[in-house]
Amino acid sequence: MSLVLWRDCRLATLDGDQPWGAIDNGALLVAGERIVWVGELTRLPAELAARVGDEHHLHGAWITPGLVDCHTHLVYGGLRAKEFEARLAGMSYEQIARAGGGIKSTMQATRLASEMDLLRLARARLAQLKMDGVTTIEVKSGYGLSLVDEARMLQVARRLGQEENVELQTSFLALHALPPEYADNADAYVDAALQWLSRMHEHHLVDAVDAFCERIGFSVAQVERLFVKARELGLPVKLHAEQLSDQGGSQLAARFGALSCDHLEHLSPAGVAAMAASGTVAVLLPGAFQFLRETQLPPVAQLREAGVPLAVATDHNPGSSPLLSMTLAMHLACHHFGLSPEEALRGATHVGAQALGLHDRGRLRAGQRADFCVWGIDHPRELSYWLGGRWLQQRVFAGRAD
Ligand code: DI6
Ligand code: FE
Repeated sequence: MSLVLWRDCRLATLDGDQPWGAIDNGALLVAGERIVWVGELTRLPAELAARVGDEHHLHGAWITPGLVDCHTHLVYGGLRAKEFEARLAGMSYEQIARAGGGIKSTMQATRLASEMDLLRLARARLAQLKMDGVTTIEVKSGYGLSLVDEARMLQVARRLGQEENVELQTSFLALHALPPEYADNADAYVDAALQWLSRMHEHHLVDAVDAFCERIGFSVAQVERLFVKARELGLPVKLHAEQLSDQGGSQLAARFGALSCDHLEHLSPAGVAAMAASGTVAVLLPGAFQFLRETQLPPVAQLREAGVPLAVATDHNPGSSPLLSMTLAMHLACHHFGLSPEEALRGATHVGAQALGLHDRGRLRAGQRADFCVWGIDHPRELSYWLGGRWLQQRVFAGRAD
């Protein structure tokens, strides 16, 4: 197989002990879908240099690993811009949800949309995320809230992953809100959702299991039943935990060895300790924090001190985070939560991958997938600095440039 050489670049490998894992005068060698060599161009071994077919001269541009958006609700019908106005006029997110807006209004629009429409809309959003470097994305169900409609969402997500040059992981999020069919009967809804999960798992629609553990979502006891089922099926779990209040969901998730707990604004010291002990990633979602005008900050310093890995994601959804840029998510994570730009990039690459249970990406290292980004910037800290803008020159997925 002939090799492809990316040269005359600077590399933020995020590997090794150096800040950013930076390499000047760098080169990156790709065979098919894998990176085979990373280093200073002058050190490229002669036997590898002899096998180079194509060369890309990058004139000093920076290469980073491809960005991983490990928490999105990308597939849905309808928009909620009117709720944005209502909140600006003083209504709270919880008030809107209780008044029949919120997740349930998106459920209605999603149920009414055809699969072709859901696919078309999700593809357009994905295009935006790819434009600033996303190569791996997670997509949740959770706006169907019936067997048929949850399955439709996951089928659309699967199809998107097959048709687009991106890796897409799905999460089953039926425990997102209580649908009208089960009003005042949350436990019966959980029973039904457990059966749906088995069915969808049989059809290979589910990579992981998620839930919204919250006053306006599901209780710790209800989520525990879901997690027991996930364990039976051999599926990893994750949780929307302590976003609006401290329910202790993170401790439950830690007991089940969760891949991640996400949001975490109201996380307690006991929750931090539990996540540290179980190796659970903290996924920070500053888009939702900003969009909902939250004031309670997640305990980032305590998480960092306890050694909990910090990921950053968009939480893209129509109600609490209509955010379509990972670099803007990184900026917001620095601005609101005090991450350093290097932490934000790590959170958007290898730590985000870890939150999905993926260890073959997120660093520039021989053996890793050849998913990477070429940026027209002077330093990778700029990825967190700019408030918007498009700095991506090339996105490479599985060794192939867009
Ligand atoms: N937390 C969130 O921020 C999103 N889901 C969740 O569990 C919001 C989803 C929505 O408002 O549509
Ligand atoms: Fe979410």
